[in-house]
Amino acid sequence: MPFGQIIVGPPGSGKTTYCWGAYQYLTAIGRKVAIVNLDPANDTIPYPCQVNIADLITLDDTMRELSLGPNGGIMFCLEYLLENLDWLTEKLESLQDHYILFDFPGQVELFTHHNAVKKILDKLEKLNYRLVAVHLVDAHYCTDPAKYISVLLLSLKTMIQLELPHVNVLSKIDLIESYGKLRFNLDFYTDVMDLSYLLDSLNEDAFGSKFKKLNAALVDLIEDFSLVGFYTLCVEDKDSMTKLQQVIDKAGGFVFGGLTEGNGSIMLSAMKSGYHEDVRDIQERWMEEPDVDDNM
Ligand SMILES: Nc1nc2c(ncn2[C@@H]2O[C@H](COP(=O)(O)OP(=O)(O)O)[C@@H](O)[C@H]2O)c(=O)[nH]1
Ligand SMILES: [Mg+2]
Repeated sequence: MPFGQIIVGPPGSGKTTYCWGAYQYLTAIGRKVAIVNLDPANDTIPYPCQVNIADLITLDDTMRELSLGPNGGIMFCLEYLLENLDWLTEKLESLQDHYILFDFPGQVELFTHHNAVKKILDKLEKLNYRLVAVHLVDAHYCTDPAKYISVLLLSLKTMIQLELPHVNVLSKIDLIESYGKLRFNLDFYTDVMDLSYLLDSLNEDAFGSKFKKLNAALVDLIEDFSLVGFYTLCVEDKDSMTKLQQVIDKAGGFVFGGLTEGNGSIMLSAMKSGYHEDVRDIQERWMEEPDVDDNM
């Protein structure tokens, strides 16, 4: 029963960097890890790549031969992979005893409504893979209420579409305030607290003020589902990576089923530090104090 992670999220959210960081971390604690690159747009791959979609189809060839742009090209590549899934499953056969990290493309439509990725994942599930979707989004989106709402919608739709154990992550938490200050404490954003506070900011905005009813309906929708929450990650920070891997192991059941040496050590560190990250520590480390008036 192979375990693994599906790494998804918009372009530039840090998926490839995360795969390399998680590979190094998990290998260091004794887990046998393999990375499968399924993103045809990954030109320079930093990590050792056991399976690479570029050996099946390249984005350049697709764009040239079918006169497609980069977006259409990537969609086609994933549809082509679905049609030739035996290529992937044969390569995976020799990695049955590995923990697999799948590096996916960033085209969000592949995870919100297009069916190719969903069908590929269904097939892997039938082959007994225990996968967790790790959805990365740039932490700095929290500084803009409209972007934060769109990230919530994207995360929600991806959760519903993929139907996998799912861990949403605010990536690059070390850069969270690089484009401005957060209005509320970090836990407001990670725990997706009362979004009516954000409605005021959305309605103040020159553009948003024209769509007050729509803003309210979107906030209601997210709150009605009550599914989205976030963990955080700074990929080069060992504690941050440890805590995230604990959460992922718990979500996917590896913590109960993967009886490897590495699993033992991650459970040990989990017992030492507790499963849940304390958002206040992360806030203290990476953010300035929010203004007292706005503080929640
Ligand atoms: N500061 C910081 N930069 C990061 C982190 N994770 C990724 N990056 C940077 O974000 C950029 C995009 O990362 P990449 O992995 O290529 O994103 P992808 O398109 O989602 O695969 C690169 O320049 C990375 O170095 C992080 O935790 N902190
Ligand atoms: Mg990438």
